[in-house]
Amino acid sequence: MSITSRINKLFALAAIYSSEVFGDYTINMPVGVTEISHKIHQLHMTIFWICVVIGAIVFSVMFYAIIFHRKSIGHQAAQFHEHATIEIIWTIIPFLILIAMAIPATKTILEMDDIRDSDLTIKITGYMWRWHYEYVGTNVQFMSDLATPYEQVIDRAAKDEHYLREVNNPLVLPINKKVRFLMTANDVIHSWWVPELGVKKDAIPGFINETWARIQVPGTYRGQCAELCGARHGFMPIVVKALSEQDFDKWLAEQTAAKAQG
Ligand SMILES: [Cu+2]
Repeated sequence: MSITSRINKLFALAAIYSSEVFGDYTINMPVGVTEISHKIHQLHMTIFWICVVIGAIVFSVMFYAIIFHRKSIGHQAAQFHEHATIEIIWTIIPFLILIAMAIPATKTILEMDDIRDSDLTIKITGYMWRWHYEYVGTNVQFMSDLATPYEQVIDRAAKDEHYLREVNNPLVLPINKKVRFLMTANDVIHSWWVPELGVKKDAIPGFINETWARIQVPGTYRGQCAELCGARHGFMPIVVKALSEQDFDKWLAEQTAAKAQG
């Protein structure tokens, strides 16, 4: 096989892989369903537009110079060295822009880390290759495994809508409650990532990382392990089912009773 056809094959494989796994990804990041995810999205858009404006200004000046100050139309280069005023201006303006971006970004990061006054604590443990959820203070804990049938993985069956993004036991959470997540791992580093909750945190063996989410809208939110953790890294999805407070209390009571009986 020639190098070109090998490269073509590689690109074709990459295209197939990405279209299936990232099928429901959009170009922009999701707005999400938590206050924090809204803030992250807002920050992302603000900084994006700052970059667009800077890009537009820099490139217009550059193209103007390339076209109208070119040697072939007889333009003479200006001969000067060290212009203190200009140097101060082009240092101070970017400095101010960076400060203006750093202030809201730092505020949001501090807020993401503020796990005080949480209503519920979930301990999340990453395993090769599944997630374990423990409702701290109750007897409810379970493993959450990939539910996509293996036949679909090896192309012996048609792929489902949520191919590789379906689990047997989703993490059930209440809306409007501050849920604290404690994250760790049992073997290698994993990362618990649910874009719509605005949560992405490494799960590291021997360490406990903390973060939180207050979900505003009931629904099903999907995520993935976001830290390359071995052969089946792409086979440990996350599914969060957000229920109303009453439905959640009912679910938790049922689970507690079932566990107590078992
Ligand atoms: Cu992992």
